[in-house]
Amino acid sequence: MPEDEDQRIIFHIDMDSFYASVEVRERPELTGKPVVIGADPKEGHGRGVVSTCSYEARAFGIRSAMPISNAYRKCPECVFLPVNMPLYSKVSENVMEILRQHSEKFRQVSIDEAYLDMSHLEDYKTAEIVGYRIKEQIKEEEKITCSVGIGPSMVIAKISSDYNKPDGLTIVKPEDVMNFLAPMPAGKIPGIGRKSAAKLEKNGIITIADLRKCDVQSLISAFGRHGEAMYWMARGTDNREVREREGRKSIGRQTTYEEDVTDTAVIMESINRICRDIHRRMSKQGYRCRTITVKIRYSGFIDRTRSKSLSRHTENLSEIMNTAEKIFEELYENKPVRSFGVTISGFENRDSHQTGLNEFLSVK
Ligand code: TTP
Ligand code: MG
Repeated sequence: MPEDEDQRIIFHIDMDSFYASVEVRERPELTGKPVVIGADPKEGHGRGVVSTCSYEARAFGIRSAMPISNAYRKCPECVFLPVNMPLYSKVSENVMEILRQHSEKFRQVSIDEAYLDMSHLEDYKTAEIVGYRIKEQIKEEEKITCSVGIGPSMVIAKISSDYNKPDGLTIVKPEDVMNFLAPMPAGKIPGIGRKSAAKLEKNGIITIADLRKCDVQSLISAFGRHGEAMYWMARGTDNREVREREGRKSIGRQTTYEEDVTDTAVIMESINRICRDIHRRMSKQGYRCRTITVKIRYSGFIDRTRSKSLSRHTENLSEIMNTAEKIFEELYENKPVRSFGVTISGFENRDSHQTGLNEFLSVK
C-alpha cells in the first residue's frame, strides 16, 4: 500500500435512475411522474423485468430486476417505457468524456458510474467545490443528475455516492471513515451480496461494526479469498488504484463554450487543442488510431456527428488534426455552436504494427 494512502481523494460518480432520467429528459412532460423502464407489462401479464425506474416509481416499491408484472400491480398508472440502449449508451459516452476531463486516473465501472482519482486537489474543501462543479456540468450538458461520493479510497467513495441519492454529494474524510461505516449494514460492502449477508446475519453480524469484530482468519475460512478484502474494507481500507481498463475503445474530449460560437477560427483553435490532448493520451497508451469522429452540438442541443476512417492506422498528430478539420468543414452548417468534440477510435498497439508500404515509402 502506498505510504500516502490516506492522502488520496477518490470520487465515485453514479447517475441517478439512469435510464429513467434519460427518458424523462427526452420527454419533459414526464417530469415528476413514476416512470418504469423495462419489459412490456402487458397489463400485468408481461414477462421480463424492470431495468430501472424513476424515484417517483420507487415510492410505490418498484425496484430494478423486479418482474415487470409485479411492478404493474404495484402501480398500473406508472408510465412504462421500453429500453432504448443506443440512446443511453450515447449519453453515457458524453458523461464519461466530461468525467475524464477531470483526471487522467479514471475508471468507468458500468454504463452510469465511474471513479476518478482527484488526489491532485490536495484537500477536501477543494474536492467539494469540484464535486459540485462536476454535478453542474453533467446537469448542464446532459440534463440529468448524479450523486457523488468523495473519500480516501474506492470503497469509501462508492458507499458515499449511494448515501444521499438522488442528486447528492457526500464527503467522508479519512478521520470520519470508521464512524461513517460502523452503523451500515454489512451488505453495503462491495462483494457482500445477499447470500453472504444472510450467512453473516446467521452469525449475528448485521452491521459493519459487527463485521469488524471478526478476525481475518475466520472470514477467510467462511468466505475464501474475498474474506480478507471484507476484513479490510470494513475498516475503509482498499488499496485498489483508479486505473483505466486495458483495451479501451475510444479517446475523446469535448469543449463547451461559455457563449455560443460562430467564429470558425475559435473552433479551429479547439480542434487544435483537443487533438493535441487526445493524441497525447493515445500515445501514452501506446496506441495508433484509425477513425476520427467530430461532434458538433448547436445551440438548442442539436447534435451532428461524422466519422472518417483512414486507410491505415496513424499516430501522427497532424494527420489526426487535418482529418478532424476536414470533417468539421464538411459537417458545419454555419450555425452557432454550443460545444464541440473530437474522438479517436479503432486502436491497435503500436508494437503489433507492421510497417505498411505507404509508410515505408513516406519515410525518406
Ligand atoms: P444503477 O446505477 O444501479 O441504478 P440507477 O442509475 O437506475 O439508479 P440509482 O439512482 O439508484 O443509481 O444502474 C444503472 C443502470 O443500469 C440503470 O438505470 C438501468 C440498468 N440496470 C438494469 O438494467 N438492471 C438492473 O438490475 C440494474 C441494477 C440496473
Ligand atoms: Mg445509477
